[in-house]
Amino acid sequence: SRNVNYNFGAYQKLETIYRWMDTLVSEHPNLVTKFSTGGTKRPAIWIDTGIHSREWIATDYGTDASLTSLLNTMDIYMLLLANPDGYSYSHTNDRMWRKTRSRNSGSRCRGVDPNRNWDAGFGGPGSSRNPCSDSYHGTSAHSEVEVRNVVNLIKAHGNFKSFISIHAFSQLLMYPYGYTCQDIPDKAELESVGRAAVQKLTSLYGTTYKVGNICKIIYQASGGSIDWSYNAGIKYSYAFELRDTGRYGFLLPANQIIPTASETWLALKHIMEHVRDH
Ligand code: ING
Ligand code: ZN
Repeated sequence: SRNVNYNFGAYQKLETIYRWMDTLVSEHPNLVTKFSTGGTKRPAIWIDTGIHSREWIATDYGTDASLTSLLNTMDIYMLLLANPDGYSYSHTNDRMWRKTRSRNSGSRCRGVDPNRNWDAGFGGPGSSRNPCSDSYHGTSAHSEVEVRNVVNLIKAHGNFKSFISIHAFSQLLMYPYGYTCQDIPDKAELESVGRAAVQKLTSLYGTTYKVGNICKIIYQASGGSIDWSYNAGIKYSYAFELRDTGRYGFLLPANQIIPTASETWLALKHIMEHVRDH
């Protein structure tokens, strides 16, 4: 069978994931490409995983044959390791590392929280100005290359309809905002699409999820990616917090990788189909 060299049932290091991505491209040259200039500008969906390095479950994402039908009308952009330096560091030095690995001038502490670095309520509540904090927002919005590159790609493309960011843990499906507890204009639709998506997720193994806006369902957090994407006009902006609810937390056992991926895929597919039809 395919992927004989890649074990989806284990957490893998950066180089192994990169090698698997190359295999995927070479085995499906008509379906998968590794780099894009933003080319055809078909309606597109963005999915990033692993922006916080210690959230390993959020990095083990594959793809699926039923993607094919969606790909007839839309492009799906997957950034599978949004914070590669941090991910690598979480394997080699500090399993609980969350941030990027950039140097902060005037401090011995390294790294910026790449989910507090976006131009959406930047520097506000739920982010820190202390470079040693795990939620340090950085010196300015989009200071981090990991963030800036995504912003540039999305803006240059101009036809993204959905932006989905995968985190762990808490079993939540969230929509904007995080920087304020005020409701978004599209709350009713995002709530109902989210609930239907979660219903499909739960149908597989009974895993329960809550749906709601970031500020109310988890905590106030400023400078987050999906607040930026929503304000940039990408209506279907969601963030997942995958398994579990705290028993293992970031150290989710590897035997839960495939079940987590399988159930999450059902929710993702529901959102994608809704985006395709609206
Ligand atoms: N949770 C997210 C965090 O960055 C979040 C929650 C998502 C906040 C989207 C803002 C926007 O704190 C984890 N686990 O990192
Ligand atoms: Zn996270």
